[in-house]
Amino acid sequence: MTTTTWVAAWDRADGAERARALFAEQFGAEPAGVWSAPGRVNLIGEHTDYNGGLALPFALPHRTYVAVRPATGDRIRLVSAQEAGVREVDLAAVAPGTVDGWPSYVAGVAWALRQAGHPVGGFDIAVDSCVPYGSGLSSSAALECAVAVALDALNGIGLAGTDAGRTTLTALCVRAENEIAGANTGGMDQAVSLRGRAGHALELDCRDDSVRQVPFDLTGHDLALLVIDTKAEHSHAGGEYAARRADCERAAELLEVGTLREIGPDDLGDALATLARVTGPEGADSALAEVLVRRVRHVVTEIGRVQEFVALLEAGRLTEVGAAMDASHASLRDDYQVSCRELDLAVETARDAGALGARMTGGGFGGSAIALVPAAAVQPVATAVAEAFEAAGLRAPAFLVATAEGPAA
Ligand code: GAF
Repeated sequence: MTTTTWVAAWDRADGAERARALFAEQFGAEPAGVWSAPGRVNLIGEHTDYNGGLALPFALPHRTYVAVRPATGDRIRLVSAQEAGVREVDLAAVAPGTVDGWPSYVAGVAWALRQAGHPVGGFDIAVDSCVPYGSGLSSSAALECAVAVALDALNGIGLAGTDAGRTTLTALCVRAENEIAGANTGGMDQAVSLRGRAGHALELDCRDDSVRQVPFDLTGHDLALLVIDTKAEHSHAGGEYAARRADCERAAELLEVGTLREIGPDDLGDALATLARVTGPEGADSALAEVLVRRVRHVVTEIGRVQEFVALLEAGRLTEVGAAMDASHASLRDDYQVSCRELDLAVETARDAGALGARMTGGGFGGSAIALVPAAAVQPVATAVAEAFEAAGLRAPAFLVATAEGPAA
C-alpha cells in the first residue's frame, strides 16, 4: 500500500529552542531573543493581490524561527539549519542585485527598515523552520516577517505593536522581496504572516490594505483543510509570475484603469470587448487580445469568488464553499494558466476521493493544492492522491492538515 508523508508543525517552544541552540552552537553565545512567523495557505483569491483585489489567506501552524543578537557595525552573520555554511552580508552595501539566495530575505528586511529611516545595524542570526521550502506555502514571507518583528523589537522601533504598524512592516517586507530578493510578488503572504489571527482567515483588501478577520475554525463542522504539497518546485523569481503581472498591468493600461480591481463584475463584458477591440483585428494582435481577455476574466471573477466564499463562511455555510474553490481552480488553470500537471492531478483526485472542493493555492507552477474534506476522509483522500501520483510516475507528495494560527511574534 502507498504510504503518505505528513509534515508536522513544531511546537512553538520546540521551534524556539532549535533556533536558540543553533545560534549558541554557531556563535558561541546566547541570542537576545527568538522570534517566529508563519507560512500560509490562501483559501481563495489568487493572483488578485497585485491587482488591488481581495484574498482570503490564513496563517499556518508551521513557522520559521529566528534567534538574533545585535552586533556592532553593519555586519550580518547568518546561519540556517536548512542551508550549509555561515554567510556574511555587509548591510551598508546592500542594494538591489547585491545579495544572493536566502540571505537576501534577511538582509532585504534590514535594508528596507533602514530605507524607511529606522536605525538598524548589524546582527547575528540563526534560522530554523518547519515551513516546507519551495512548496508555495510562503517560506520566504515567513522568514522576512520573523526578521521584521525581531529587528522591530531589538531596535525599539515599535511597529509590531499595532495593526497599523504591522501594515507598515508588511510593506517593508514586500520591498525586501521585490527589490533585494528580486521576486516581484504582491503583499498577500507578508500581510497574513504579520496580521493573521488564530481561528480566522484574513480577508485582505489590497486596494487599501484593510483587513477583516473572518472566523475560520473547522472543528465542530467535521471538516478539515488538507494541504497537498505536490513537490513540483516553483519559484517566483522565475519569469512566469512576472509575466502574469505584466499581462495585468498591460490590460489595465489598455482599459485606462489604475488596477483591474476597478473592473466590476457588471463591467466585465464591456472590458473584454474593449480589450478585444484595441488589441484585436484593428490593433492587429489577436493573440495578445486572447491572452489579456483570459487574464482579466480570471482576476475579476476571482475577486467575486472571494466575496462569495466570505459570505458563505459568515453564514456558517462551510459545506457550500466547495463550488467556489473548484471554479477558482478552473479559472487559474484555463484563464490564468498557472496550474500544472501535478496540481491538476492533486485537485481532481482529491475531489474524486470525496473532497467538497479543491484548488491550487499560492502562485502556482508547482507548489501546493488545498482540499476541503470531511474530517473522516483526510487519510483516504491523502492516500488516493499519493496513489495517483505513484501511478503517474510523479514524486511522492507530502501532506498537512491546516488550521488557522497566530501571526509573527
Ligand atoms: C505568491 C505571491 F507571493 C503572492 O503575492 C500572490 O500573488 C500569490 O502568489 C498568488 O495569489 O504567493
